[in-house]
Amino acid sequence: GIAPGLKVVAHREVAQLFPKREHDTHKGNFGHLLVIAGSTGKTGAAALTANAAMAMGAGLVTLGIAETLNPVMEIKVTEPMTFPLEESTPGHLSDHCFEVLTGLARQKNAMALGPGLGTDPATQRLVKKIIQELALPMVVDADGLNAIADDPGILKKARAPLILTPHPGEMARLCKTTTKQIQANRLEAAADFATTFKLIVVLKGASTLIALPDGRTRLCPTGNPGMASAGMGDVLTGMIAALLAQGFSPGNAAVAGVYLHGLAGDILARQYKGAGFVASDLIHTIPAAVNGEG
Ligand code: NPW
Ligand code: AMP
Ligand code: MG
Repeated sequence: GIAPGLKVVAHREVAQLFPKREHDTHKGNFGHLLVIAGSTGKTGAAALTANAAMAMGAGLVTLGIAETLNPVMEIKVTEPMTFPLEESTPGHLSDHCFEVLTGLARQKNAMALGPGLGTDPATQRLVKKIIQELALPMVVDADGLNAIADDPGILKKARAPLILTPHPGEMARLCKTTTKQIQANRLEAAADFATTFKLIVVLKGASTLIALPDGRTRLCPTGNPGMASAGMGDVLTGMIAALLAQGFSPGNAAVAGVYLHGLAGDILARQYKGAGFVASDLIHTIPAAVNGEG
C-alpha cells in the first residue's frame, strides 16, 4: 500500500511543465550546465551525464574534467564542451582547481556534481568546497555524495538549492546505516533527510521516491528492472540538472527528471521486450519521452 500523503507523479503534470519553444528562440535561452564528473576508469559516467543533459534540452553543457583525461573526453563527447582542470593524481581532480572552477561557474545556470568522480581525498575536499561556496543550483550524485558522507552537516551550508540523487547504497552511507535498513524504511529515510537538511532527496530504485524540503513526498510510477544496469543513474543526474539549468524549480526538475527517465526506460523495455538496453540507449530515447510518446 502507498502511505497516506504520498502522491504518485502523473504524466499530465510533467507534460505541462515544458513550455513550447518559440519560433525565434536560441540556445542561450535553454541554460548552460556545468558538469563536474569522471575520473580514471570512470570517464563513461561523465560522458553519460553530459550527453543526457544535452538530450534533455540544455542549451549548452560544459564538462569540467581532470586535465589528463581531457583529450579522451574531447573524443568521447561531441556536443558538450570540455574544460581541463588541475588534478591531484592523474585523472583525479584536485581541490587546487577551486579558483579556476569558481570562474568557470560564473556564467552557468546549474551544476551536476559527482558521477564517476572517484574517491581521491583531494577530489573529496573539492566537492565539499563546491557545495559550501558555489551559489549554483546543483544535483549531487554518486561520488559527490560519497565525498560528504563523513560530514553531511556541510549540506546545511549550501548557498543554493541542492538535489541529492542517492541509490540505496549511497543513502545508507549518508545515513550511516545499511542498504537493508534504507530499503525497509525508504519513505521515512528520504523524508527525514530532506527535511533535516532542507534539500531534495531522490531515493532511487524500483519506485523512486522524491522527498521535498517541506516534508512532501512523491512516488514515481515509471521505470522498470531493465534499468538495473551501469550508468542509468549518471543519465538521471544529467537529465535533472539540465532542467535546473533551463530554469525549472528544483522540485519540478526532480519530479520531471525522474518521471521522464523512467518513461524513457519504459519505452525501451517495450522495444526490447524487457532488458538488454543500456544507458546510452536511454539517452537516445529521452526526446520520445519528453515529446509525449509512451
Ligand atoms: P548492497 O551490496 O546491496 O549493500 P556503489 P556504483 C547498493 C560510477 N559509475 N537497491 C548495493 O549495495 C558512479 O557514478 C561509472 C538496493 C550495491 O552493491 C559512481 O561514481 C560508470 N541496493 C561510481 O561509479 C558506470 C542498491 O549500492 C551498491 C541499489 C560507483 O558507483 C557505473 C553499489 O554502489 C557507475 O555508474 C538498489 N536499487 N542500487 C562508468 N561507465 O564510468 C545500488 N545499491 O558502491 O556506490 O557503486 O553505484 O557502481
Ligand atoms: P545508479 O545505481 O546510480 O546507476 O542508478 C540506477 C537508476 O536506474 C536509478 O534511476 C534507478 O531508479 C533505476 N533503476 C535501477 N533498477 C531499477 C528497477 N528495478 N526498477 C526501476 N528503476 C530502476
Ligand atoms: Mg549512480
